[in-house]
Amino acid sequence: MSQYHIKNFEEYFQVYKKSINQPEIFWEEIAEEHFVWHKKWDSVLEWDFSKPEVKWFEGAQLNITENCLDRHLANRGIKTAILFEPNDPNEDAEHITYKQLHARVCKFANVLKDQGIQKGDRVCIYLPMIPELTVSVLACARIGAIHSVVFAGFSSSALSSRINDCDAKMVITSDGAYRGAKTIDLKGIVDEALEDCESVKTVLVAKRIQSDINMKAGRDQWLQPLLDEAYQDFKAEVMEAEDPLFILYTSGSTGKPKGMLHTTAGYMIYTAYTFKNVFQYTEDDIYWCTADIGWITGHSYIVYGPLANGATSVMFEGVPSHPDYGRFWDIVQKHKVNQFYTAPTAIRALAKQGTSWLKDYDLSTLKILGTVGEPINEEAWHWYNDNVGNNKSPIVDTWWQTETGGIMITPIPYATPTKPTYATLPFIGIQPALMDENSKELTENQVQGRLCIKFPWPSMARTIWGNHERYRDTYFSAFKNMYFTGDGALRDEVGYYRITGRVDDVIIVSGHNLGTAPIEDAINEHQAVAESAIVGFPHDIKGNALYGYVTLKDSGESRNHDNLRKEINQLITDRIGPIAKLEKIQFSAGLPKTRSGKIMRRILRKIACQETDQLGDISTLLNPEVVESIIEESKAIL
Ligand code: 6R9
Repeated sequence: MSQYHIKNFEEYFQVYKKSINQPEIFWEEIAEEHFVWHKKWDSVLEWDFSKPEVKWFEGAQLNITENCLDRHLANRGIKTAILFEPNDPNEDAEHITYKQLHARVCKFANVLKDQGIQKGDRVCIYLPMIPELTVSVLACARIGAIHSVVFAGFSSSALSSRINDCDAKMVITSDGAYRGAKTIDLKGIVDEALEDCESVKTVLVAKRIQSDINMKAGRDQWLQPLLDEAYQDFKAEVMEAEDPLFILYTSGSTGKPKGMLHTTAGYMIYTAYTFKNVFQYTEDDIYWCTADIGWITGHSYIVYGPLANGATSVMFEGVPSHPDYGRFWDIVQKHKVNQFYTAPTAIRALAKQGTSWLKDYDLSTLKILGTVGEPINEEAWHWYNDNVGNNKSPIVDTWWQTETGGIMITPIPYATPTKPTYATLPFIGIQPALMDENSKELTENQVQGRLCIKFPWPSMARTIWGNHERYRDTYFSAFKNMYFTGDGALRDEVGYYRITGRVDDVIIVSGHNLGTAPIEDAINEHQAVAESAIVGFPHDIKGNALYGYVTLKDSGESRNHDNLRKEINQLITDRIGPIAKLEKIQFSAGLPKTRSGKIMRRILRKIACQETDQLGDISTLLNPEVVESIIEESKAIL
């Protein structure tokens, strides 16, 4: 039995047991057998959650790009590493082989070096989903610079605050971006951001949309001429295991975004190992994750995890609705995709459009479907399973976070029996715990509590850039000697986990704890409902009452709203009980979402509480314009 590739449920249990009972031996064997090193480690793990300090493979030396590129050249040189599918379906897809990717990364690394970037410098990457994004990420890793990718949909103020937080020396961007039928003036956003950023000395600009842009003399340079001149080999910088690899910002419930810092060896090993097993990747598979590399999902499961396994990873520039709602399925058919990994919000958006968009495409190559980012509701799960997976491809509901670096709770496909809305069992090496409000661990099954992790895993973030105290306070102070995830979860009678949502989403109504997710699930069962979000608002007698925002499918728009309200509350009563009935129901045209598709309940809560003067920053939303109309509609509800 190979510990690296788990093929059935018995193997999962055996390997899991070993990973828990002898974690150091287990991870040492994985590291030894499946990666290339300049020097092996002196110790496998040193940790102390009270500081908190975690070190994996101290003393080891490596470069992650040698593991992702160089070592594949002998046998996979002509295999496609990155399969780039452009925004416009009429533009040719680009198959970048391992050999070509290696050469492009080396050239880019030479350019970075020539521009004065050194090991440890921070480089901010603000690019659309074009090959230069993957290449620049890997080029930073090759020379030991710390990349900080900022999703190219963030505003100039969000960008400048991230650049300033990590004192980036350079920004890599493009003249613009295609996004569906629109173009976005990325360089203009960078120019605006840099008015407030002293640290940035150089801006490298890739050409994508051929627009006329302003180039600031002495600061801005076109990338391509520099690459054309650069030598296509570059000796990788030898990095220590715990040297920083990247910073990625994630928003907290309060305050400015947190720059989560990930380090080299542990991150590499865990993302590679999870990728192999969660997607059961075999040599000729075509794997596609629809996330943007601006999020952790793209870092770990478009770039590092797949490339460390010598996989072919599809990189899609566009959006699921362009030129029409069949685009995802067109790509699956065109490239014969075997593993498809997306988010519940995308599934719901596509489900809303009906199944006619799928029927002209051959989806028979699909073997595994994945979901990530938020709890998947039952209706979306079934829609995905029935229509995309044709009831034959297991769905891996993968729970994890920017902070965890890699997938933490997930089924192993074709091994773990799946259960709708359950992320099921901890991945190898992961020791979850559910805690009650008195900080006591709930050890039995059929319990609900706060989700913590008891033992370090290789890809955990090591700190918040420049603020270790905040790292400790946020993740290691709520429960002694545990990493607190900020999520709630329940464990069913067989030990399967279901993530119930952020614990700040729990609403206490008349003394009863109600999670928003199960109520939203009940509402979403209504055939006229597209999506819903529940928040609490103060109530004289109950303490809190529930306010529901509901968006309707086209089929529901002509229906009588009072009748719909009654039917929705009846469904909730049937599924959960009268205690969970909604006090107020607002039918809205849309819900405010983060760029990664998460519903911003914080904003909806403020509107429900009539505190619209305290909405905070909404500029980073995907759809800030929707907020105004929700406020208007809410006036009719109150
Ligand atoms: C990878 C990613 C993390 C938060 C996390 C949780 C939610 C992610 C989930 C899920 C239920 C899943 N989340 N996956 N909830 N089921 N399968 O999304 O990272 O953007 O940092 O978000 O997303 O609430 O705490 P990130």
